[in-house]
Amino acid sequence: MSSNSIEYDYLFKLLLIGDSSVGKSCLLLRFADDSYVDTYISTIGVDFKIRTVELDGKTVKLQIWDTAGQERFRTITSSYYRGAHGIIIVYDVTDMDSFNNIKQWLSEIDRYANDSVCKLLVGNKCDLVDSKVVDTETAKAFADSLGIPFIETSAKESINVEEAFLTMSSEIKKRYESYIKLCYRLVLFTLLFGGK
Ligand SMILES: Nc1nc2c(ncn2[C@@H]2O[C@H](COP(=O)(O)OP(=O)(O)OP(=O)(O)O)[C@@H](O)[C@H]2O)c(=O)[nH]1
Ligand SMILES: [Mg+2]
Repeated sequence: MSSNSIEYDYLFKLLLIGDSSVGKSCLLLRFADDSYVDTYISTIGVDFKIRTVELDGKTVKLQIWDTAGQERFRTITSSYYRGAHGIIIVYDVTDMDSFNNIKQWLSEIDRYANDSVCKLLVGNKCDLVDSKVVDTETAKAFADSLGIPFIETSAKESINVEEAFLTMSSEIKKRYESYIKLCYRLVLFTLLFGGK
């Protein structure tokens, strides 16, 4: 096999957005490297990690972009929305402001991302049961009203992190495969009935 051969069936680009310190980098670190650190190092601009997964017998390479939540990086981070197949919007279940700001993050998506982008709402730090202020039911109802899937996670305790990234990847794969099927049908239709 040549060294530059493509060793995956699909390449999907995912983006993590949300307020500063909600745990975006920790979620990515947990998913890509299965590790966790308690010290907070705020992301500067953007960063990315790669993980390859198997989905229904297909090899899917995930290129996951982690953005800085801080306002001062907004111009840089918004330029990464366009190329994303999926966007994960993260809030912290112990921080009501981070949940209230989801609306603003959604309007950033409307402004900068492709219309067909897949979205997922994630409530992180669900291990902090005693300081939780955003109810699961409230967040679920909000996500349902927008037609977006929702999941609570803990990067620290490794709860639902795999599920979050894999749910999003499966949804992108499903949409991509139905799009390809539609294209095949259109080509076939044109070949059969398009000639004079
Ligand atoms: N208890 C708990 N703490 C968490 C969890 N995830 C992250 N943290 C802590 O929250 C703080 C912020 O985490 P980061 O992942 O750096 O936050 P971020 O969203 O990337 O922040 P920015 O890069 O500034 O946008 C760190 O001190 C983490 O240790 C979690 O699931 N549970
Ligand atoms: Mg970060």
